[in-house]
Amino acid sequence: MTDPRKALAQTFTAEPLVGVIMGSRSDWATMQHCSETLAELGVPHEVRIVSAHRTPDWLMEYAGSAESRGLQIVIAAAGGAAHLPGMAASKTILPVLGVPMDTTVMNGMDALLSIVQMPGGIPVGTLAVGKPGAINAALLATAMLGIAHPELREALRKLRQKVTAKVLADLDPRVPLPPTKA
Ligand code: AIR
Repeated sequence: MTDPRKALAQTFTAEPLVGVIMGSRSDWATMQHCSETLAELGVPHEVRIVSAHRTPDWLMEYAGSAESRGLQIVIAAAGGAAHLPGMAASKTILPVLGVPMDTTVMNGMDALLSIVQMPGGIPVGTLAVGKPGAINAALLATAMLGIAHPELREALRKLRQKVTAKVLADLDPRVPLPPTKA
């Protein structure tokens, strides 16, 4: 029988610059905002479920091969005892951005502390809990890639201008928003 991890590995290409990994399919509802933001900015990326606890060998394989496969940044999301970003960081020299998921009764405080409290020597850049962190991980990854990829820096500049213009176009919260088209 085919090893499902091997089958997945065969779907990799050298093209993605960012690897977005998450501990469970249940994280996707949040992390899809990360993937959507990367797509909006034109950042080639791949998305995989990788669990530090349920699939430790797959995690080592994924993080261990990330650099040689051409990835430049890993974004890792996990909830609860969120060891995925730290363990991924321990296995690659690439920058790892961690996104705490609010999937447990502790509403993400457990994941936040698990991800942010790395021992000196193995850093993880920790983002906010949940959807804002998912979006910001994509924006920060793009800013980092923008150092060497001017087209991505310009895409980020445009998105920033859009975010600012949206707020400036709607400064009075007493004015109702126009109805959205169905
Ligand atoms: N998780 C999965 N493997 C290790 C960890 N820490 C996390 C997932 C998810 C939470 O456990 O990232 O946020 C619950 O996963 P599930 O699959 O039970 O819904």
